[in-house]
Parts: sequence; C-alpha cells; structure tokens
Amino acid sequence: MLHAVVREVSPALGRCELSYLPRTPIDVEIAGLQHKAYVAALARQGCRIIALPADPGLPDSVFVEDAAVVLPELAVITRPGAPSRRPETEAVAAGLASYRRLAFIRPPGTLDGGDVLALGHILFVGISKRSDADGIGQLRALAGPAGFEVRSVPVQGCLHLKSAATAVGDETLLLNPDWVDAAAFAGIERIAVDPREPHAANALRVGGGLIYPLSFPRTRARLESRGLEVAVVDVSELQKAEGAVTCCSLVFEAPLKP
Ligand code: CIR
Repeated sequence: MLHAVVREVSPALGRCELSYLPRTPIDVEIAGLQHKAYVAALARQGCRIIALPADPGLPDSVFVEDAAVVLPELAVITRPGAPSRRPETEAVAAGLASYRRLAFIRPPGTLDGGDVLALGHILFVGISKRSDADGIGQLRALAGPAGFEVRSVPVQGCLHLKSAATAVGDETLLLNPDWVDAAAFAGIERIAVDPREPHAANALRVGGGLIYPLSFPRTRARLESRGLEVAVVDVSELQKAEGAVTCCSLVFEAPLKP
C-alpha cells in the first residue's frame, strides 16, 4: 500500500529559509488549511497518511521531502544543506524506521531530498546550493547496492533539482529548461513548462495521477492535453516559503502494518 509521511505546518513557517524569493508575510493559518487539503488529496490518491506533529522550533519542517530519500530497500536520511534544517531529520527518521532500514548521510556531505529525482532505477541528483559532491557520493555508495544508478546534474537559478524537473510518467519529465540542462535527460520524453510559469515544473506523481499547484494553469493545460490526470491544490502560502508539492510528503510503498 502507498504511504505518505507528512508533517504539520510549523507555527514558525514565516521564519523559513529563503534563497530566491523575497520574504513576504505568510499566513500560517491559511498555510495549515492548504496543507490539510494537500494531505486530503494524498489520501484520495490512496495514500495511508503518517502525520508527524508540527515543531515550533523548525520553521521549514513541513517540507519533509528534504529529510530523506526513500528507496524500496532502505531510506537514506539526509544531511540538509541549510544548517537550520538539519534537526528536521530526527522526527522523519523515527517516522520511517518501522518501514525501512535506515542509512545516513554523514558530515561533511550535504544532501536535500528535493535534489533527488527518481526515474526507474536512475536517481538524478542536483548539484545545488544544498547538495554537494560529497553528499551525492555517499548517496551513490548507499543506493548502488540497492540497484540504483546515481547521476549528478547541475542546477542553476532555482533551489533544488525538483524545482526544475519532476517525473510525470514512467519515462516522462516536466521541466524548466532554463534551470537544468535538458541534455542530462537525453532519451527521456520531456514536457516544458509554459515560459510564463517558471516555477511550474514541480508536480507530485502519486497513485496514477498528479497533484499539482493551482497557480500554473498554462502548464497544467499542457499536462492535461497529454491525458494526464491532474488534481489541483492551492499551495500559495507554502510557495511563499519556496515550497511546492513534492516537498511536503515522502511517498513510498510498504505493506500495511496491523
Ligand atoms: C528551504 O529553503 O529549505 C525551504 N524554505 C523550502 C524547501 C522546499 N523543499 C523542496 O522543494 N524540496
């Protein structure tokens, strides 16, 4: 059965890390409601929800994707590139421990889960402000024996690789070619975002459909015209924190436990 680890919005979200967007006021109450609707969309796609409690000391902790990379054989607990985010991994590791063997990225390496894009048995990993060569090398050493090839991909102008490209099919990517060199994905079908929607490349593929932000109607039309099923969620307050739809969950298959 599909499972999704999520974490409630921290009351401190307004003090989140920001790299590319100017700080604007975030309505944490609305962010919480939007998050609830997002979690409901995950449940509708068939996910059993594993909800971790909010942490008032960790502003970015709703973005659980960055704390782990869940593979069929093991979960790699990351060492996030932003020091303020490193304590987030403890609760996520605890949440995953009953489902996967855990392995850890060790200092000095850094890795954010938002930089790890899985397509079949290839893990494309962004070299970004958050994920470095050491962290990627450690992931390669851990994921290789589990059957995954790790390929590093430079990203520019955005936070993570999955800000620039996400999987919308087994062999299809949605991407913003200004932020990642499409040549890295030679041989893979690509759908470009509408140029007026540079942030639109982040879609969450789950349960045979896509969960996708309300704010990118032009790119959404491109997805729908390919016959993709798109469930729309309003994540405007989370977007002010440079969050998107993949970053608020860790979705994986696991047997249902009693
Ligand atoms: C950060 O800068 O770390 C957070 N404010 C946003 C993280 C978003 N994570 C993601 O897209 N995987």
